[in-house]
Amino acid sequence: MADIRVCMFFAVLLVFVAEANVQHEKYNARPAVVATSGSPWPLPRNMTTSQVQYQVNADDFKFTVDAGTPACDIIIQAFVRYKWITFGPRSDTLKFRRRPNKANAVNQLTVHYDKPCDQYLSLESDESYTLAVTGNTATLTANEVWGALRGLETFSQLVLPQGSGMFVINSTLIRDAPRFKHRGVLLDGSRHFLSVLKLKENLEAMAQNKFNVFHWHIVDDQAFPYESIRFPNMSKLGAYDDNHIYSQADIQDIIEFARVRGIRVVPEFDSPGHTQSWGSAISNLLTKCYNNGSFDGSYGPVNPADESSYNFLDSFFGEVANVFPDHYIHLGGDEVDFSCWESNPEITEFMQDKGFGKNYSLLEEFYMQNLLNIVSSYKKGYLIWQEVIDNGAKVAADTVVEVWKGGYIAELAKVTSLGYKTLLSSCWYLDYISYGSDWRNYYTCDPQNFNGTSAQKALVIGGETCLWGEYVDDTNVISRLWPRASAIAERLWSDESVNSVSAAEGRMEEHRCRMVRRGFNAQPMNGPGFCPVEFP
Ligand code: CP6
Repeated sequence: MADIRVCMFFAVLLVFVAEANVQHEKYNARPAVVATSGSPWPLPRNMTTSQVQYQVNADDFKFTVDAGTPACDIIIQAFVRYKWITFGPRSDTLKFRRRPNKANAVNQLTVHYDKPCDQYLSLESDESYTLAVTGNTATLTANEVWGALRGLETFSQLVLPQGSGMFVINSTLIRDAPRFKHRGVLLDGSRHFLSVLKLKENLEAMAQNKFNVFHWHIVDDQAFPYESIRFPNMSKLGAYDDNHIYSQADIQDIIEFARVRGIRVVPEFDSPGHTQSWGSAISNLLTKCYNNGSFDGSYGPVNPADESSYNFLDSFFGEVANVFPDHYIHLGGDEVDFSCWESNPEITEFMQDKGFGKNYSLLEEFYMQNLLNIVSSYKKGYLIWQEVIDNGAKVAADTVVEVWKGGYIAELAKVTSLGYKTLLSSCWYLDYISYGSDWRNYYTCDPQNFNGTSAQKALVIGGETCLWGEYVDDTNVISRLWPRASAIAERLWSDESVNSVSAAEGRMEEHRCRMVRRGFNAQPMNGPGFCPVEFP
């Protein structure tokens, strides 16, 4: 049902008009990119294309699996989506369509994959695929359904609208596989609420850019929109108001929407810092801050000296481990301010008991170690921000460390030398905006560009682009993220050698216009110009 609602939503946005091939005499404008063959974004690993072109008839076109392919709801749903994405919602009703010359038409894409479907994508999943359009038959083969999903997206980008409901595809052979297994987008549901509908629109945009992880920074200091089953007061008292809450049903809706698109949902419950909003419902969880020997009415990070904090965390993360099916939970651990801990006499005493002296990093490590043990006991893996490692905590072997601060080249070398799987996000903070074509900077930042052995390089499993929400809500999340995040999508999917900004520019322009044609408010990114199809 939810999918149908979202399809309706895109239907309204996707006005499929015939492209006018008029060259506007606009002052100082670059010509629209009028592609003669579809250029997929991100660029496939291996692609050969010829001038031989086939017609594609939207009315008759069939997506189908061959006899040997295991049945799976994921592929059935994908066929429905890709009919729309490829041809637009008006393909069934467009009048005056010229019938294609049947002898020279591709009427079917036959999909095959070997493995019975997994329910959820994981770090171990195989997303590779082969796509062949030759002699008017089109085939897509993959090991797993996840590769088939990626190949369907590529296929949809190869099909070019010609106006009047006509489409063509060039003879093409593609062998493709991602460079990195973790290609993420962080959205922040706390600083501003993002509606379920907007999150879905974003997930659809992510799938069309081959991103595969939604890092859901769902709570923070300012608001607690996650509706907990065991602690319902956390959102009752900690959310902005009753309308700015993700119910359990909303969360399952998002997880399912992401699942069928091959996107993992990794929630982040950041602690011990960034937890002001947790405190209203859970008394004694946060540290009382002192001034001149008495409680000054303000609170700091989670109180690491009180046993009750860990009882709460055990119960809370036990719930979270059940609600989110992904193997990983992001536990935060960033930006812990020690001043409140320093002011508190109970904590000072605890520090002495433990022999930590005045080293508050040891106290933070003590807290994180306890939290990590709790989450491990629920058979989950975890991601953490780099500070946890910088402070010397010993973490489980499958831990993923996210490098987000400046000086990331040295940090990548350090974290990988300790043997941890690593993600880079430092150079991809899209909440920072400036005049001009900033996608070029994102495009040229490479997560394996540091001094290290090949074993160290192999520990870099990918990266994430972060859109922190201080200045972002439903009104601008799409245009701020897209197509700037597309530059990062190509860095994380395509081969390392695909790194020339000038070679990418034309394809990027085509990709942005494709996103606009498909109904996303993707902003201009190369200065003056126009798309063949635009609407407000
Ligand atoms: N919120 C949380 C943030 C940031 C972090 N954690 C952040 C810090 C610096 C910049 C941007 C965002 N807003 N919880 C750090 C990971 Cl420049």
